[in-house]
Amino acid sequence: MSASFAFATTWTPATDSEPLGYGLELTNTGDAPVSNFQLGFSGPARVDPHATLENGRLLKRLSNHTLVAPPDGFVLNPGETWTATARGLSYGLRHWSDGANSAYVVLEDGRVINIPTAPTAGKGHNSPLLKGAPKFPVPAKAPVSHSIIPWPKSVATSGNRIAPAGLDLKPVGEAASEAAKGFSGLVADLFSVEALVRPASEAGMPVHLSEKSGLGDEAYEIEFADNSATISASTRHGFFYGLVTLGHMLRGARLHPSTFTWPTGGRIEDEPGFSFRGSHLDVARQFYTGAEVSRLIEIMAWNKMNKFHWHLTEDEAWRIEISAYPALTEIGAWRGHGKALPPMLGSGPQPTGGYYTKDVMRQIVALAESLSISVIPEVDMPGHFYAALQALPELRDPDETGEYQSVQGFPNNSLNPAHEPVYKFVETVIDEVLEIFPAGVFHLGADEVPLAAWSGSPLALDMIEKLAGPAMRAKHESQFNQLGNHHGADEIEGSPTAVLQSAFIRRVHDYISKKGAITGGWEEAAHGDAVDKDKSYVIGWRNVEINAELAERGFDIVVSPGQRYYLDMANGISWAEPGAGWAGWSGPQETYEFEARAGFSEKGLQHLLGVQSCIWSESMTDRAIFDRLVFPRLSAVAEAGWTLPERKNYERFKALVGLMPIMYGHWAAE
Ligand code: TNX
Repeated sequence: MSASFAFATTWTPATDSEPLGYGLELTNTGDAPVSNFQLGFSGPARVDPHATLENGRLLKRLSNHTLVAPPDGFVLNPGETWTATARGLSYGLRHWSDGANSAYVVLEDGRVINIPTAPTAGKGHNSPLLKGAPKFPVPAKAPVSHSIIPWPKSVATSGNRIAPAGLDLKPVGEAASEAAKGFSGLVADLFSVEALVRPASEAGMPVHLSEKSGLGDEAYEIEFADNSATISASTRHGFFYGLVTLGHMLRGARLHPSTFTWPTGGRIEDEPGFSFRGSHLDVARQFYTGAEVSRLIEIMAWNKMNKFHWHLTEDEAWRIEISAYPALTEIGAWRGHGKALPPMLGSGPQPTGGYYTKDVMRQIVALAESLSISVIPEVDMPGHFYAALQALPELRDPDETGEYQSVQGFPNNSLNPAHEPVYKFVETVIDEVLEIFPAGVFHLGADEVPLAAWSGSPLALDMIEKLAGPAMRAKHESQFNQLGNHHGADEIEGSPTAVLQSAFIRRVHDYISKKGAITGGWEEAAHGDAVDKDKSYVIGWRNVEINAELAERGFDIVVSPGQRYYLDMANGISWAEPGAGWAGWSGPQETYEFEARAGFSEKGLQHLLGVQSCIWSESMTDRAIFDRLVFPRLSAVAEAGWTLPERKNYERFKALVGLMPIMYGHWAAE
């Protein structure tokens, strides 16, 4: 007897007369009847803790993993479909990629059968589902004669010639040589057969790199002649960016010779508007191999981005090898049926996941360094800590009772600030992390601690009383067994939870400072001024306005509003677009035109370090979705980080961006 199934889900929004319906349809495609089975499924959408299931039983839910069973005595015969309807989701589905994308059946005899899962069908939505990067064909006539993204500060070239076949790099001095080496490796990886760098014997045009004092840390100048170019810079970074500019121009002029030209005279002078031009990658919700991370870093370098924020830990997984605590990766890096972490976000019943060994991380740091990118590791705490707590339950207050839940539906997911062993653990992790990542920045997260966190922990309640008095203790006790807000992150500012969180952040921040490193944090790290402003920076993400407010209070700021720079948000409002929607949607143009400086005072601008795109991975099971969401919006953020507002121009960007590399090579069909 062979057991096989098909699974489909449907989405029907609430109406005046009926609550929302999330339909589950399991078809028996095998040749024998089955009974007493269970159905597990996952994908971004979360069945709400208060949900009911019609025509079935809700057995278990953990975040977006749900386990259900048919009514008692139910038999599913070959060819038949069991349909059940969940009433209650943490958020209504907005896009086709929101629903379940993996499922499995556990049979009565314990066998686990993986099930092909169709994308959720949204009621009334019939247009073809979109995947792959949107295409931006290079036009016959572009608004500018050179293809360069981000657009430089000043382009005053003259003359034109047939583009050289490649560039023969002639560095003088160490800074120039290192930049030349980094650039040669970069183009060999990104565009191998194009041979952008080639010797004179293969028609490489000489490019001289000569040191010039007095230019900014990332500034460069290029002077063009008939059959050569000269890059001047004061640093390795300046040389590197000069080379990247030549590389862009060369690709444009060679691949689209009737649109773009190569100059015989004149100059380009350039330097970035912001010193922080970053992208983040969440490798916890989905795992990306070292090779994938390396390619993203190379693509960032081609966009002249200089900070890679590596989001290494989450509720759903722990991805970083820590020698002192092998359980973190043995247990925390793998999801699967019957494991400490269930299948989530489409990861299926078989063990799925992975982690980075120290060797791999060191290689990635070295690669990034050679491309003028520094790597900022994030270990997200005290919230978003479920995976590590599953691996190391001894980090919990042993007397804690009750349950609280995070916005993403994880129970009791936060490191307890009142439990002393937590600090030894955190300090050991920081020691090991800073050894791997020499950039001197440790991002400690600090986002989204649930309002009811630790309300059943006697240790935590005592600590609140000590810090803020008996009334605050009582206030926190009243949160006991409150499941929290599943329809948006809790607002904790001013609460007893924030008192505990900021005491925790303060202590961890002091340790990071003692080690000589800067603390990074999400905007919540600023609650109660828990971090010293001269030894930290924070990322504003919940809305646009928060950034100027925090800068006004004196915090160094990196701008990454969910509404514009979260690259997991869909490109448009339609169901056919994949991606998330809690912060709305943002097409390439909206992302491009967003201006980080808007709303800042003169004083606030002093604290504006720059911009960052965030690649959250809940929706990225399918790498064709990754390509659609990340490109070309990554370049839009990169240009906003480099090019001054008065020189940004979407028409120009649109004409050039089709030349930029994407991650996996999935392009949209049209
Ligand atoms: C909010 S941003 C989160 C993440 C999610 C993201 C999805 C932030 C600091 N927390 O945990 O992945 O939204 O858009």
